[in-house]
Amino acid sequence: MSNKPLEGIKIIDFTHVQAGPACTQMLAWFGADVIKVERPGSGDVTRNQLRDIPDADALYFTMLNSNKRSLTLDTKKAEGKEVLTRLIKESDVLVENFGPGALDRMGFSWENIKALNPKMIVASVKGFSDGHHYDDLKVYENVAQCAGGAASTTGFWDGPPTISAAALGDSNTGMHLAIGILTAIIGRQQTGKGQKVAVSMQDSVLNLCRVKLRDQQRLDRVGYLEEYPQYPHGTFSDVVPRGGNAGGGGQPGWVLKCKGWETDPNAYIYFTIQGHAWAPICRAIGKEQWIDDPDYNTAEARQPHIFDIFGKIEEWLADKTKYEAVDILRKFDIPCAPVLTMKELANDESLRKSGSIVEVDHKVRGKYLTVGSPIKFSDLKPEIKASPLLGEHTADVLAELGYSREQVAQMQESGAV
Ligand code: CAO
Repeated sequence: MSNKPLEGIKIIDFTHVQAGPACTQMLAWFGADVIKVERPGSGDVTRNQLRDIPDADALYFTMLNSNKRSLTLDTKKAEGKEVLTRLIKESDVLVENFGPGALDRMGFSWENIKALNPKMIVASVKGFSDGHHYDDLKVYENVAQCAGGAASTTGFWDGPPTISAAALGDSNTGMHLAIGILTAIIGRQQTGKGQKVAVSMQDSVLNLCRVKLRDQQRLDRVGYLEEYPQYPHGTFSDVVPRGGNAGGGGQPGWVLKCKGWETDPNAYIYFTIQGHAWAPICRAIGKEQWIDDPDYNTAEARQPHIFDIFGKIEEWLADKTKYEAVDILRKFDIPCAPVLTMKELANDESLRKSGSIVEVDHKVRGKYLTVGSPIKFSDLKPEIKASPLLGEHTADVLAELGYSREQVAQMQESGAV
């Protein structure tokens, strides 16, 4: 038995930039044969974006396209369309994240693909869902964060709407799409039929912002949100405000300064005040007198002066590094973590050991770091391989589709592959 559950699933990866490639990369890690279809000569734009080595594919590309094969194909040329048609007949899934209508204009509408291969699953990412009043828009990450409710609720109340560094619009949408594809594959086992799977970036951001939709309804009903820094001294309007670094659930929390914060912009921890952990918190920070003090011993009593409490905790943190602080607090079972930089994460031995960050060898750029699977299985350890060079597998894929060497040479000559 294969320990790569998706082995045997053939995927036409018609994706580019980040949202689609993140999805197909994950499916490739789990064993699918992912054939990345790229325009001859140029390929995915990310091959060239933000290059750190002049003639090597950019890290933007290499970190989103590992474990795939690359086929160059001009699908606007007749021979290119013919190759894609053959590929569709032999494949299980086609994934795309072109601008609205591009696949139809190419001549490969859902109806046409279904006619070629009724078992085919066609999976698409778009900025907005079909029928939405913005469904004609092209969309990138930050646009989606604004459209999906993340930007208006992120940042500080006295600053502008803020974009998260996490790819909520791109990679997050890709992960939603992967779930959709796997569901359609299981559905096909039951019905024998493929289907169209569509995920919009706006919906995917909104899905992660559901607690803010919760808050909007609470605000509409009661006029305030007690876990936000605006409560009880500030004012609320009729929309969910930006809450800075406040905890999003019932647990107040904040980013607190540690030793060295004056010079190190990341000398901070995140500290959470879990209601039932109040006594351990007081013991940890040497404030046993707060345990039974009625001004402190309930969440309601603490909330009006929560920032004074955080201030006192910062006094306790002043002579401790973020690591020392967490090492003490973990003994008291307090949910907390150091604010980690990308440099610290890149060198984190635990992440290397678990395979969440891996070093791979690329034919042109040499060794580089990339992310590994964040999903861990007991019976599958994805082996992360370097991304393919542009057109590296064109000849192999065309041979598998039955093209002779002469035909391949002819197509190369005409620029179709
Ligand atoms: N051969 C021939 N033509 C090809 C081709 C190939 N192999 N691959 C792509 N093309 C063509 C498309 O058919 C399209 O042609 P027409 O518009 O003339 O019909 C053209 O290339 C441009 O495609 P596009 O609209 O996808 O590209 P863009 O750079 O203008 O837009 C993006 C990029 C991301 C804004 C747009 O693709 C989009 O909105 N995608 C959906 C949302 C999405 O996934 N965004 C996230 C990207 S990650 O940040």
